[in-house]
Amino acid sequence: MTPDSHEAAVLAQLIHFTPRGDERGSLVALEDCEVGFPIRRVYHIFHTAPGVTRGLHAHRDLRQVAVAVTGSCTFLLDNGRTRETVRLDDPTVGLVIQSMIWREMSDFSPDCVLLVLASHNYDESDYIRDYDQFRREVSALA
Ligand code: T46
Repeated sequence: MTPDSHEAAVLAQLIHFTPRGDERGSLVALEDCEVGFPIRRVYHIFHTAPGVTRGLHAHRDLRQVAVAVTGSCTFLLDNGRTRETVRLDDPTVGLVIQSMIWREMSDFSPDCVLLVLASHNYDESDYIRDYDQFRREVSALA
């Protein structure tokens, strides 16, 4: 989960979860607002076909935390000025994705299960799926 950017990571905020380990193995539990917001929705992405890039959008309000609970994948994050990539490969690490961040996910390992914790219910109107539109909306916020 190392940011690949040569600059200091400003977009790739990572949360390190505490594993409750014993001789049987490990467990991570998240309660209430431990990820920075009340969790309203959980989904997971799996069986991603080789070579596929997912995401390719931003969210106007949604905040999320993504965890590669198995396997690995790469996130590209873009706030309209800076881009960073981060490889997720550790089930005890969550990537915080704030609102108004363009994201692209790629290089999924065949066994990757990407768990996503979301601050809101699914709402297609919250998606910005056109990059130029994303840039316009980011500029308008500045
Ligand atoms: C994100 C990245 C990390 C639902 O019906 N409910 C849901 O909660 C979600 C997330 C998706 N869907 C439907 C909408 C599409 O028909 O599932 C299908 C695949 O969704 P999408 O193409 O948006 O998947 P990704 O992998 O491109 O993006 C997803 C999330 O949508 C997005 O919020 O940040 O994962």
